[in-house]
Amino acid sequence: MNEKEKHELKADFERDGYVFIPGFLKGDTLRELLSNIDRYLETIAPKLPHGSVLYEDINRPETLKQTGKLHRHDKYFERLYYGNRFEKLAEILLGSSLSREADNFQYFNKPPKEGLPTPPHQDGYYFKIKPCEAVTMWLALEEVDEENGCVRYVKGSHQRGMRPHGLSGTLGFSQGITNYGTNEDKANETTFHAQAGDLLIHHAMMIHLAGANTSTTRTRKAIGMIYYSQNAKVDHEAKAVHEAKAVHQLKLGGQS
Ligand SMILES: O=C(O)CCC(=O)C(=O)O
Repeated sequence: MNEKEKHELKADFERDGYVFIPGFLKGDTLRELLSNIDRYLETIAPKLPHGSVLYEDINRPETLKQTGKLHRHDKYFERLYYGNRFEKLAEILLGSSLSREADNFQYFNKPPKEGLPTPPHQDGYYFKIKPCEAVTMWLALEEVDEENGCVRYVKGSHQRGMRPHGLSGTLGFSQGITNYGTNEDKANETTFHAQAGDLLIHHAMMIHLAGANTSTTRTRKAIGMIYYSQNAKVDHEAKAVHEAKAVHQLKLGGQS
């Protein structure tokens, strides 16, 4: 990417709160990622402690919906998270070098028929960082559209402050915006269809959500990585309170 392209990408990100980069991973690199995801789910995820892997129905492994910190459990994902094209892109968009406090690399699925909607939320509410300078990278691992639950952004919402959040009742996304659905929200909701390897990147203040998977046959697989700017400092006390609430919700869902 030349300097002009970097500048344009950053300007788009600052204006809209997101950028969409179709075909960010392709060919052998994409195939390698997909086969490592399969390997991880088959050989590593089953050995992780109770509560590290979430299911729509804990009694049915095929309903696996989410698992985090892949980079902590496997070298391939550690190399993908750190020191590569994703990090470089985060530096360009944040206009800063990165903090090592950001620590999540997640796998998301919405199993056929049972994959629930992702509640409207702002990632910054979960991160508890000040200033709220961070990005989430969301990469599709297969075709994603309205039927299997594509991501929606509320364009420009990263400039309109943090909205109130409360318990959402959704495992893995414990908090959702309590007053979502204003005329402004609806008018700016933008839907993204994606193919495997397409990358969406959003600012931590961006309001986003995703539909349920209404297909009877298709899954909806993706990965998400977070990066904080060097300036972002974690409020550890607030984070601990937030994590305790998430664990409580896991317990209510019988998954901890
Ligand atoms: O995969 C999804 O449905 C949403 C992911 C998301 O909200 C995130 O990565 O912040």
